[in-house]
Amino acid sequence: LHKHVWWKEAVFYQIYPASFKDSNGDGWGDIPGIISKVDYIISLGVDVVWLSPMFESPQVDMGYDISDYEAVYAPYGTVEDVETLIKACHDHGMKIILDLVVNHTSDQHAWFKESRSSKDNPKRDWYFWKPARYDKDGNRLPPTNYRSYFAGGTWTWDEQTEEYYLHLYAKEQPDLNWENEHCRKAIYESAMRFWLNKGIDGFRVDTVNKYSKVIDFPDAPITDPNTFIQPAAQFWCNGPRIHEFIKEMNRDILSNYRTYDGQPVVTVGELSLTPDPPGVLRYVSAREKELDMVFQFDITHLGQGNGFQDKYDFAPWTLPEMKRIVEKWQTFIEGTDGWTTVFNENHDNGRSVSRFASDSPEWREASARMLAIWLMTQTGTVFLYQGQEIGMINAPNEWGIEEYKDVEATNFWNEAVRLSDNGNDADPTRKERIMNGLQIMARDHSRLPFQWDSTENAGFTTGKPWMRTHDLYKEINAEDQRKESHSVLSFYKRMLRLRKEQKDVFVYGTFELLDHDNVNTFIFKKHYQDRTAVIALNFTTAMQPTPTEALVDGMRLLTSSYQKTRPEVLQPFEGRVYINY
Ligand code: TEU
Repeated sequence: LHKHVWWKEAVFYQIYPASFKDSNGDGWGDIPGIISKVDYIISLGVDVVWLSPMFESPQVDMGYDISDYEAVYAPYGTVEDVETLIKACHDHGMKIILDLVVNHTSDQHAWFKESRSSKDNPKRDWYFWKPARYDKDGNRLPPTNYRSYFAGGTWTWDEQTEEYYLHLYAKEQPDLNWENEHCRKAIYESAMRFWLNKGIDGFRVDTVNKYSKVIDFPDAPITDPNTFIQPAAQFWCNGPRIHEFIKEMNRDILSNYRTYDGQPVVTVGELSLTPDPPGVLRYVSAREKELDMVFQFDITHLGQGNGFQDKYDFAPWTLPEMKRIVEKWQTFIEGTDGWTTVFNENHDNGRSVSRFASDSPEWREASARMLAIWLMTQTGTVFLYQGQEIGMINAPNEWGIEEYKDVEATNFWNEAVRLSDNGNDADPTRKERIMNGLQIMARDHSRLPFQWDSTENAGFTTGKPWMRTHDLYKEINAEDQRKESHSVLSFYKRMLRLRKEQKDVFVYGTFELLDHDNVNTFIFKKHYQDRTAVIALNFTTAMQPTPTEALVDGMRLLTSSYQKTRPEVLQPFEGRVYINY
């Protein structure tokens, strides 16, 4: 049995500051806007706010490119505003964590400016600098052939000192060199201690498995002979010193801090390119003293194409595949001292209703309610993303590429345009395929302004929003749903309450998948001591059979996502929870 701890039972609510609530009409969300909505957040029944980066930043990657850890991006407010928000959360019995983005900084961070200023600058070694290579014709080549996340290679040439620097993401996001002890100490003081001293309750730790690289930087094997750059995650992810670094961070900094109510602070790491379960356990096993929990991304990878070079070349997936993923991460903690997380949205993904069910006018609300049951009955710590609780959906397909603002979407699109018209090697349908993939999976969909009400710009701003507001905000918004007892919003609140009332079985229970190969329904059992629950989810627009009598013998229907259930059938996208007496 798993030890009961506050952060295992807590429900986290992620806020993306640019898109939550604008208080001053400049079209960007801000901290005072969030403060004005603390009552709303409380009303959901969530326990912890995770605030995405609000730090000083040129916003090449929406704040994941930080130029000063100890300052706040001016359109978002000030450090004092964040202190007020921390206090407002605590006064309402809620905790708040910040994003810790320390695999890289912005190229506008003072550390990088110094590092790039000369080869003998004391901070030269705080980033990865390498000389060029030359091919047999004397053409300059980067030190390795690695492909970066946002299309293109991982090395950018610096004219001034005539060397390349490493960046796994945009070229404006140079990777910090964790091998350098002074660099690590500076990260701990500036990015961590500064904010922990202001009373935050923990961190969501960005790209946590990439701090340690294979530092002799071998070339990656050539898997795609048509291009120079190649997938190379084995050289920069889960590297040789990664566990040593995370242990140090925990021991030197995190373990010395408590939440506002005197408990250990919490960490949730972003573990993309997830290793196998034993590999994950090394990060989250309590006795390892590294991280409390991590995000695994298998669920949000459903639909993504092969490798990350083809991320947006949509690959169809099946319900049995999804069920196996859920089963894998639900059961991996059994018999261990590790923990898991439950989520299907964040700021890097399309909306769950659009991706995993149906966002058509007829089915989108039923879909959102069914997905709420799916999340709230799983073992682990639940993370919700702003707008999920009102069933926000992807941007309409009619929107052109110019409405997409994300550096990743833009770069993949430009690459597709190039590859569609590439002489003999042309891939003429690539443009269409990538656009289709972006319509389903682009990171932009989750970044649309929050739909507060049916007034202009969905009540998000009185000015011009930095990103276009969804066309359907009059149909999907928080204010209308607040007044309606069976709305998606009301249903989410209800499911959050039920999760807490039955926390043994839902938060801590063991998981058993019951219908592995069924392509229409997802039925599973949760179990904790004398408590048993059966969850049945219909992932189709057709009627499906309910669980058999034998399966729910001795149980009652705790809830359905439909107000009126029908005997013997699950209605389209219906979800049900049965529980024993
Ligand atoms: O994402 C890290 C990351 O590697 C992926 O999980 C993510 O899916 C990304 O979209 C790459 O395709 C984190 C942040 O969540 C993301 O917003 C940032 O762009 C990234 O780090 C760089 O800081």
